[in-house]
Amino acid sequence: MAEMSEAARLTDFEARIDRGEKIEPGDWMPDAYRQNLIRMISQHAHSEIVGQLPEGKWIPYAPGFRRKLTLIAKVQDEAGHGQLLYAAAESLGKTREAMMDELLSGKAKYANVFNYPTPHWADVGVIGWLVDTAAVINQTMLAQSSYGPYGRAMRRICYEESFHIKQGYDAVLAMARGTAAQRLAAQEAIDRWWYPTLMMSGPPDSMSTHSRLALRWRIKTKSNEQVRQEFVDHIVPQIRALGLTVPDADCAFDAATGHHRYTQPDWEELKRVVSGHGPCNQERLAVRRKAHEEGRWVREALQVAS
Ligand code: BYC
Repeated sequence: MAEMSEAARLTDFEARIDRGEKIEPGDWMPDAYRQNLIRMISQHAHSEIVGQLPEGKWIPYAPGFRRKLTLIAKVQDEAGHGQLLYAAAESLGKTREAMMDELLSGKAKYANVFNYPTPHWADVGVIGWLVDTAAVINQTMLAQSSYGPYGRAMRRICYEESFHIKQGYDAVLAMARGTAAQRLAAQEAIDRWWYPTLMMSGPPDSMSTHSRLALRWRIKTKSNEQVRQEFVDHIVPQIRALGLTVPDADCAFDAATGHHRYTQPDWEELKRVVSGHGPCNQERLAVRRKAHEEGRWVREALQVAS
């Protein structure tokens, strides 16, 4: 009897999804839907928080007052996005402390891109332009997510991320129109970030463990490959318009498909980087642990005050 009612609930839940209704925190949902969302939203929140670090490092060295102010604002925005997303994940029943423990212990994943170094100011521009473009394309899709709090958080975040793209593009534009050394630095940063940014949309559909259920329940509304292709089609003409080069000799527009062909990234590298073995994983987590310890007294004071 109980089993029947569970099956009926699932049918009703899937009918709601098919009608395009939003699922809200108090609603019945299959446990796999809840767990998949907690996993994805908490990883997303961690990405925003750790994502402050590669660019944040450049705040003291930003070339000029205007660029410094814009970069500070961008990095602060990412912290705000992290808070919104932790709140969305909390609405599914996971505590913020548990999520934080998973991040600081190295158990939780976060976006691969933030485990690479930023040796030049040009990396800040290229992250804002390329990485944020890939993020916005993905997040515009996630704004349609069947889980109400996630979709609403995405809409707010996309407004701000769109401004981040302009900030990054403007920095790269200045370099592309600058001296030969500046153009070279911009090109080298594109060379560094191209493949990690392609990996950001996730593994190919055939290797993706969560996509099947996520698509069925409209947690995601496009596959990893669809999102990556949209990014490539969007960004390749922009890179070339600045007189810069896509670091993939085989990347070309294919009139037959209406899309750009591109070389697949090294998917073994993605696995290594997201499982703690990228160039900067240890450094990123060490900075987060230090910040967490230094903020302990604030959390304790707030607990006493409440
Ligand atoms: N990086 O079955 P799959 C930003 C993991 S921050 C790390 O395809 P799914 C910004 C995946 O988690 C915005 N891990 O998974 C901030 C799974 O591992 P587990 C970042 C990755 O979830 C500051 C396994 O591989 N955006 O914009 O269906 C400054 C199998 O993958 C990655 C988001 O977080 C990766 N790239 O699809 C500047 C978007 N790819 O959990 C900018 C939200 C795969 O089984 N997340 N993995 O251990 C998503 O859209 C999806 O989770 C993904 C993966 C497309 C990333």
